[in-house]
Amino acid sequence: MASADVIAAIATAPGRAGVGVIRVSGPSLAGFASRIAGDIPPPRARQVRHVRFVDGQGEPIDEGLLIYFQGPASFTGEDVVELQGHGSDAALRLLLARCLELGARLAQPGEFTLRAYFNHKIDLAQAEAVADLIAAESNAAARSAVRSLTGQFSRQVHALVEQLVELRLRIEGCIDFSDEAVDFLGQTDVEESLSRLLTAVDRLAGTATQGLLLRSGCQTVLIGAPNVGKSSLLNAITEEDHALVTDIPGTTRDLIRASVFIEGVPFHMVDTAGIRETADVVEQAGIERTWQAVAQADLALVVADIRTGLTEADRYLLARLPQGMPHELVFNKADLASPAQREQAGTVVSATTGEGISELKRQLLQMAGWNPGTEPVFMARERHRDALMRARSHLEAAGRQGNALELLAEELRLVQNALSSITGEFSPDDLLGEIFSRFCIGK
Ligand SMILES: Nc1nc2c(ncn2[C@@H]2O[C@H](COP(=O)(O)OP(=O)(O)OP(=O)(O)O)[C@@H](O)[C@H]2O)c(=O)[nH]1
Ligand SMILES: [Mg+2]
Repeated sequence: MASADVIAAIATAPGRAGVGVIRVSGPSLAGFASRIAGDIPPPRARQVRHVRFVDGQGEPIDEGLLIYFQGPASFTGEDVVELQGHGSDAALRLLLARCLELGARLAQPGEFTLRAYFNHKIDLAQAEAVADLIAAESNAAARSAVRSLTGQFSRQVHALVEQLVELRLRIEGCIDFSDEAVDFLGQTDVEESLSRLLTAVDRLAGTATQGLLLRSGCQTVLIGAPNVGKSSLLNAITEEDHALVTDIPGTTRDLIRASVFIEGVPFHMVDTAGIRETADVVEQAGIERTWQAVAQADLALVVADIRTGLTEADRYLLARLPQGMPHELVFNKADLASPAQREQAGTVVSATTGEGISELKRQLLQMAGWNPGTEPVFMARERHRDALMRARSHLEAAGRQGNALELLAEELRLVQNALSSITGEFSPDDLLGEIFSRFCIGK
């Protein structure tokens, strides 16, 4: 992309800090770099200069470091100037205003990364990983985002595309020269290639699903009769006093949300009002919300008191869960149970003593589908998994075409489109808008 304009933004987070960074990108910034530092001689590329930043009247704004990256050897592929001043909002605003005076305009969210993408410094999956790394909240999420950023995901997609292109060439060759009795394309040969591709797509989709889980986490709802200890369990699982606990049934009314990382996977827990028939309108409204939370959840922990076991009310509740929703029966208050009561099936815990809580966490991971195996997990998005699923279904369709070579070729073309949409070779503008508008400004 030949972009004529110069963009600038504060790249560091707002607030007080030792250092704050402004980043500027544009086609030709040597003159800009010289002027912002009071007409110093144009800096050499990649040289760090200690300078005084000055305003239009020559008055100092701040002093700090100036680094000039000459395109294309820069993040965006254009000239980039980085100004490192003191990390105060006011000082950075003054410096940014000076950049605008010198002809820059404010960058849109993600615009630096968008330019890097247009200038082929990174592909689309890597650009998304930049945003994911910035948003990462756990070590595991950060590590997997870095893997995507450094191209581990993209390389696997490219490897698949290469295999696919080779197969397509052979098939298209047969179509073009069909009168020459081409025999280099055996039927079993095609079947083998397709099945190899299918296996590879499945493996990649498996890893992408893990990455997706790391990124988006799992909505988990705690439901059950009043007073069974749902709020106590929320507190025990998150190891924080999020929810009010009392021995009065009907304590929780509003939904209480708290997140916890288990092996780096974010679980977004929702504690709910205990479900029962009640004349209390506030409690009724709370129970209404419980069902709304259930409808939005990925999985449910159905909590019961171990001393009563599963009651009629619990069975009713279980029957009302959305069909196919993964759920686990959790029998709480194990510390109060007799040996006979402990015998029952399901997960036995005590929110009070902590018994069974780590097993419950392991179970949550399993229910969420966390199964990283030995392959390093890379960060992935819904969009990537959908693309892999699309690729998969076209591969299967290709396998059903038999000798209809033209139909087979068409299916394989669609497989390639799906795969290439991950790395962004075929990406409509609205998709790019959607992805980059979610970035923070300055990246
Ligand atoms: N001994 C014992 N008491 C518990 C345990 N878990 C919860 N309790 C007690 O049970 C009572 C109810 O606990 P809550 O966590 O408020 O129960 P809840 O299911 O959230 O109740 P509602 O919000 O009314 O639906 C409180 O007095 C808790 O201290 C446990 O594992 N052992
Ligand atoms: Mg409660």
